[in-house]
Amino acid sequence: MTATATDTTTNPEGLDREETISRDELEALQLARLQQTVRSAYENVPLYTRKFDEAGVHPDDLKELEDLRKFPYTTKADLREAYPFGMFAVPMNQVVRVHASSGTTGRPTVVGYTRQDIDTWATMVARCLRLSGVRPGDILQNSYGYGLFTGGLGAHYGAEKLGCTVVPMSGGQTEKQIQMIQDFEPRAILCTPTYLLTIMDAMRTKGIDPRSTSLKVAVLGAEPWTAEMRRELEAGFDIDACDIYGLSEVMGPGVAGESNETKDGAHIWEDHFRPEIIDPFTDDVLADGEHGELVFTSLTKQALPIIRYRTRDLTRLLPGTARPSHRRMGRITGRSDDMIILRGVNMFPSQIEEIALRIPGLSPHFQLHLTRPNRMDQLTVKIERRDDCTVEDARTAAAELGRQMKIHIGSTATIEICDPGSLERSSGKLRRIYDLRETGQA
Ligand code: DLL
Repeated sequence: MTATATDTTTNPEGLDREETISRDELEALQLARLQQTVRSAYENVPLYTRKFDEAGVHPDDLKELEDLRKFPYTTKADLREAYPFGMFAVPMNQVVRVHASSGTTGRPTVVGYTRQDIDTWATMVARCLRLSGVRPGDILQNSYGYGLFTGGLGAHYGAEKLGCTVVPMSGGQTEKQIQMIQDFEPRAILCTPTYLLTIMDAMRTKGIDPRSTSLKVAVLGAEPWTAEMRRELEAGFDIDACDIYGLSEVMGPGVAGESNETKDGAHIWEDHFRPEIIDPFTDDVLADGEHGELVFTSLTKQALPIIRYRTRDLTRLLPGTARPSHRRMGRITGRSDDMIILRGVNMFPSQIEEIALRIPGLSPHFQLHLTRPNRMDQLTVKIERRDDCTVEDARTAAAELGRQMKIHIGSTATIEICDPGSLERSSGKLRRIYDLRETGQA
């Protein structure tokens, strides 16, 4: 820790008041903010006016938090329909920033922020970073991509707000990343988990021991990662690795963050976002603890109020620990649109990551290729062996992976062992699934 650092975990005065208020006070705040948000959406965004009218609900119907479930869901398709700026609830001269997510098909989804939205966002990210063990005065390397993606600038403003010295590296340029780590000696790094893996491997290739660097904290998000991946990165770098969650439609990074002391899932900042878990098939709201699709309603956003946004992320809500009034989210097991259905069996890449990383000799670098030879779905897991694993031992490891997948997931797959360094590396969000079934390449 640097000399100027303030230890806010032992200095509650350093926290935002809303981080520590009681659940009752928090829910009263949520209700007041929710009523205002729903009204603003209804009065200022034609798409919401239409959707509320069609559903037969009016902002006046929201008398208690439970009433939220009467309101219709919002989806990515709604944002696409309103492309580019049709969802904004304020005049354009109050929108100081836009971001956009590319998406693999169709139009990007565009999001906007007022000056106050940007400030709230920075506060949320600062909260996450502090909770994860970043301190004012720390040098912080920000390796989330800058640009239309919310990761770079979102993390940047939050880190500045916390009082860090930010190195705005953006994603990619791995050689340069390593040079900056060695020369500027950052205590914290922010990037995707798979990109930190890329940096780790590149350091080893150069003969640099990742454990010897100045890094002590990594705040990782933007893609699913498992407890096994956390262990891999923590041991590899001798750091604490914590989760940060967010999505552009709801704000960007900083919707939820994890404590470095409890490492038990990200706390959702419920003074700004009201979460729900729903059954993605029946659309029913589920109880805390049950698995389903995460849905968010923004409580303070001005430019883009978002009502019951269906994230497609699958997880569950758990009681708060490090911040008792703010509920946590369990690890995201996957996105409903990332789910592989193989001969009727559902599976997510994170399940394979979990199994593979428990088998000695197998690395975290893998891809899932789906093909349909003879009209029969087939999954091939291409996975690199570790440097110190012989080709012979890798064969045994591959057989073990296949066996464990059969037991734990219930599906058979072909395992193809690849040489170290042969699969494409991540520089941000990593693509794991290559579905060649519909493209004719299968
Ligand atoms: O990925 C925002 C972000 C940037 C979050 C940097 C954290 C760090 P989008 O590009 O809109 O925004 O993608 C959002 O990424 O719905 C999840 O599926 C996934 N995701 C984000 N954070 C996590 C996480 C940013 N911690 C989508 N764990 C979300 C698992 C995550 N998945």
